[in-house]
Amino acid sequence: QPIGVIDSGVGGLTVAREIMRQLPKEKIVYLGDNQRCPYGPRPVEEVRSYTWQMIRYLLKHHSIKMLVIACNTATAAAYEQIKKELNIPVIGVIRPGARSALKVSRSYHIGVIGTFGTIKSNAYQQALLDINNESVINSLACPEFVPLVEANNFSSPEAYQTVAERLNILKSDAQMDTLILGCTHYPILRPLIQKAMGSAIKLIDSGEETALEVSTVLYHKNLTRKDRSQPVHQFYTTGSAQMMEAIGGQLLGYKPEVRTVRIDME
Ligand code: DGN
Repeated sequence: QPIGVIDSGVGGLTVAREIMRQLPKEKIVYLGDNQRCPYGPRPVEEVRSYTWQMIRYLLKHHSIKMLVIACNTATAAAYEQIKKELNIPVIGVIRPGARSALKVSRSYHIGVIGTFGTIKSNAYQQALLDINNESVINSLACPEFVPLVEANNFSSPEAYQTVAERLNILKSDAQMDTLILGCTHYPILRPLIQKAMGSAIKLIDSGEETALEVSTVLYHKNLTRKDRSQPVHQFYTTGSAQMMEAIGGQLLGYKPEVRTVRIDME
């Protein structure tokens, strides 16, 4: 049985890539709701309902053994509810990201960037303070970033300009030493973000820590794939298969074959 990985678009591929790296024998079924991306500016109820459609699709057509919500916006909006209702393990990206940031920060002044939905939910704030109640958190919504990634425009000078202008606001906290990329699309912009913030700032991509949690849960619940053959991952989108193939090719090191599906009936 595969692990289901969902996102509003291509961002979750950064998490899928990390799962593939850490757990090369596991099979992944990826679904991106590119057609309705971005989720960031949408009302919470809408994000929940779209996320459930993705989940129902994966349960019905792929009988997944675990769900990874590789989208911060969806994790912030619906993680608790989904976890309660599903009888398979569910992993979100926010707690792993927060944990990872507090492992590397020295000053505990942490920046968080994400979509409007994620920042408004205060989910990172809560997760960080739960782990260390002396953390000082500076959050910033960056609604311009996801459209850059979804348009496959992540290395142009204009893209850099957009990123640098937005991140300037964060520079007011001189003690900040760590910045959480609180949206799974942002690791794709990582070189631009690092350049804009300067090399002293450590960037946290929650993919790595999330994949670690996936592996811990799989072992703990004895759900690891027993078949030793090379897994063949499957990729689905509600939008353009070509676009996901192009971006996936740059991220994954091979060109995935992507199929377009409808999930709005689920
Ligand atoms: N990749 C999603 C996230 O991590 O929040 C958000 C993308 C979006 O829908 N704006």
